[in-house]
Amino acid sequence: MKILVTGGAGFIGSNFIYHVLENHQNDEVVCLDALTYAGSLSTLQKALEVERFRFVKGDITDMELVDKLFREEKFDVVVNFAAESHVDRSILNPDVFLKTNILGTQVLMDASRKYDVKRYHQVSTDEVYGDLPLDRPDLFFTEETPIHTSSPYSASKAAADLLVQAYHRTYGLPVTISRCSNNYGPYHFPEKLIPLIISKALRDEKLPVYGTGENVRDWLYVEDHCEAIDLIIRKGKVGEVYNIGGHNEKTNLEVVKTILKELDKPESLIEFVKDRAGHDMRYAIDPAKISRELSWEPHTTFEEGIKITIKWYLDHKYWWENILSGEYQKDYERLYGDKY
Ligand code: NAD
Ligand code: TDX
Repeated sequence: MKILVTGGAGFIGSNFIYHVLENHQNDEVVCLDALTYAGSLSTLQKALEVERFRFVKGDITDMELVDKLFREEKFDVVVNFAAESHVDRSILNPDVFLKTNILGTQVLMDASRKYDVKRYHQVSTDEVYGDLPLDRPDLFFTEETPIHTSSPYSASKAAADLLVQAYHRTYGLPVTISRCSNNYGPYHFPEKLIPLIISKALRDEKLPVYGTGENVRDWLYVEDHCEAIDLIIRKGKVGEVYNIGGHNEKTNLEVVKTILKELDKPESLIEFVKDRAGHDMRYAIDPAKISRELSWEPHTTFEEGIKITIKWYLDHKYWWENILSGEYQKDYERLYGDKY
């Protein structure tokens, strides 16, 4: 089948592209990505060598471009990863979050309706459920947990989810939605906690921990997330929401200390800084539905995954140093010039 992956030059989308190209030899993949600050073409370097893969630079909110692409390519499946994804940036500038995350979703769904896409999959997040208190470890997010958002980022993702469900009910668009917990692994942009701490610790820089560092996140290795989405688009039931998570809850301080230990760096690098506004306390996913209905299980524990991830960042210094220096933003011109 032919799959459109939007946001595929980012962290999870790129891992998903590699997953599909490796595991489904007959599938064709087109990536549509605007190459915002969060997208790097060097991330897709190996995919660009595969004939069944095509990269298109473009914005999901650009109706004309999206319409033309859908008309030309006749996609069977659309998987929408494209989003502004960093909570701290959404607090500073909500505007682009509403545009990309909500209006971009609308544009993609309108084209999916017009060109009879067989499945539109929305990659959502556990943050749409808000947060859980630290003193109730018995509580988890299920698919029935009410939407209750904290940041402009999570509000924009929740708005998109509601729109996706509305398109299913009103127009019969064959949709699915997945809501995953925090991912980590290769190609994670170095503004997010884990890659930020690894890249700063390697340069002996201070490590900013918000508030007291007691906030809990439920970490999932990115390949496990990609496998779950792959299962949902092939076997998931139209109209359904699936939560994805692997019961790997850690406080931020535990995560930072684990990385320091692995890198043999001192804890004195930790610096407690001003807390994030509206900072969610705890996320914790109950993945019972996807496990029961689609037999999905995560394969990588946090203890294994964090070792693999640290090794990847050590082996791919050029990838994140290219990002930190800003050089990566010239990759597209270098590769394509004015070809498009
Ligand atoms: P990311 O920020 O690493 O990548 C986003 C990609 O989208 C980038 O390549 C960027 O260039 C592209 N993009 C942004 N705006 C665009 C636009 N208007 N048009 C086309 N492309 C655009 O994000 P990520 O961490 O890979 O997250 C991917 C998706 O998964 C997002 O929808 C996010 O909400 C969701 N999600 C992320 C996590 C996580 O832990 N990172 C967890 C659950 C869900
Ligand atoms: O410098 C930091 N110091 C710090 O203490 C940063 C960047 C983060 N933090 C804390 C805030 C969070 O409690 O670490 C935790 C993780 O922060 P982020 O990496 O920014 O992720 P989070 O806010 O949890 O959101 C992520 O998971 C859900 C993704 O960025 C979202 O796109 C996804 O939907």
